[in-house]
Amino acid sequence: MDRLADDLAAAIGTEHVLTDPDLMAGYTTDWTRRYRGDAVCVARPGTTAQVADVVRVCARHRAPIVPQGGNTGLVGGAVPAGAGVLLSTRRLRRLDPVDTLAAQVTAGAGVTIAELHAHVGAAGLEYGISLASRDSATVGGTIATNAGGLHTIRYGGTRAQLLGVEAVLADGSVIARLGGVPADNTGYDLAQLLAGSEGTLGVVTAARLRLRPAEPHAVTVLAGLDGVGTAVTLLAEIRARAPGVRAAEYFEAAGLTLVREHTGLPAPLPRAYPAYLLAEVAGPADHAERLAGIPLPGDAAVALDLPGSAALWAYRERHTEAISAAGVPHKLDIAVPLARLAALRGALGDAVRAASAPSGPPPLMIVFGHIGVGNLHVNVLGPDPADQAVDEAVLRLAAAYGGSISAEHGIGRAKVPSLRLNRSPQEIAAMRAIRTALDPAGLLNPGILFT
Ligand code: 2HG
Ligand code: ZN
Repeated sequence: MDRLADDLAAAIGTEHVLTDPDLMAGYTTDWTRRYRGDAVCVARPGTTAQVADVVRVCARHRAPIVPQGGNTGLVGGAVPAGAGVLLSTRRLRRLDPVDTLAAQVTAGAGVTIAELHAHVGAAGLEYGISLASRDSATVGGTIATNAGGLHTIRYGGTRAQLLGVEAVLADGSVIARLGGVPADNTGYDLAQLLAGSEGTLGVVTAARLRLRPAEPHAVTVLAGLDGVGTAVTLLAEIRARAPGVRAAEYFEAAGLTLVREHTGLPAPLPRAYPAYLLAEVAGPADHAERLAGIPLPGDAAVALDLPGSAALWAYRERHTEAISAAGVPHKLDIAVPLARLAALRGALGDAVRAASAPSGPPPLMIVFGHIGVGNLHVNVLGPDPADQAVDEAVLRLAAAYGGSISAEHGIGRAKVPSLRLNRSPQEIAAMRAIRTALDPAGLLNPGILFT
């Protein structure tokens, strides 16, 4: 194992190969603290050629490679399950000038989403992915997981932003398609294949990304409601009048309480409600008028400027950190057709209670998420982090309602046994065949997606 670290140090420099357990801890424990692993070392290559060197050295030593971006994943997909080399892409910091003619940019895997926003924003453009974790989440990690986020309702997930990638394959070869030709029908789209492959098919080192015109004129509405059903109905009314809905988020009283305890924020509305819809509509300067006639039930707060909007967004965006401050949560990330969302929400409580150990603390369930795309984040505090019963119950319920067991976070390590709930044996066999063809030794992120 020392020889492996030595060979890596010879390839990329001793200072970029970490073996000290204290220095490695920030990489080998995931953001939720639920998933940990051991690595022989953390390799931090600074160029695509160095990534290829790291992959070749690992292949020679038959050492598993776990690619990692900003380590903001929530399903244990970027922390090692066994000993191997953790390959951090954070030093891949290429950021080309914005191509304003084509509305595109090339960014290295290690650029954070916040840095990307600032860079393209200065050119009057916008990148379609926005996440609460944007200060740490990286271009590479969000491609590997096909991250969704707050603006999926308007711009789609990461796949929809992707024009091409540069990536290192398991044999150390580099594939690069960063030319940004949108009309290109020349065979397999390898960028789309790598997106959402969770590090099992290659290490993304850079990407050519599609940009949109910036929409600085946004109206943000926070409405107090009685549940998911009324939130879905109100959202439909808003969408009918204002086509530029950029975000439609949902949260409930339990989550709001944790957020307020954690942040000290005041109540958002004069009265308390069981549920809240946060909707953001963006468009031309006069688009706010279109919203004027929408009858908002209960109380609603409306923000027309950035500080006001940020104040409303804090109630939604600070959920994840507030939950984490209260314990190590079971995190489920499910989506069902909008027409079934209220029924699913109604069934969740019983399913979680039935799956929780009677001897343990009563489970606290916090439900929030991207309601516009039918995506609910179900966080459960209480059951032991190692106990999978609650996780399995929620995923089975999502599948029974015709939905997805992973709307945007991926399968990672957490949901491997449940993949069969959504994917047929034939589909899983096809995915395995692709994986084996590209990585016959199975060195890239073993234990992720499949056993
Ligand atoms: C979000 O929507 C993230 O804020 C995290 O996807 C969700 O903490 C979660 O469960
Ligand atoms: Zn989310």
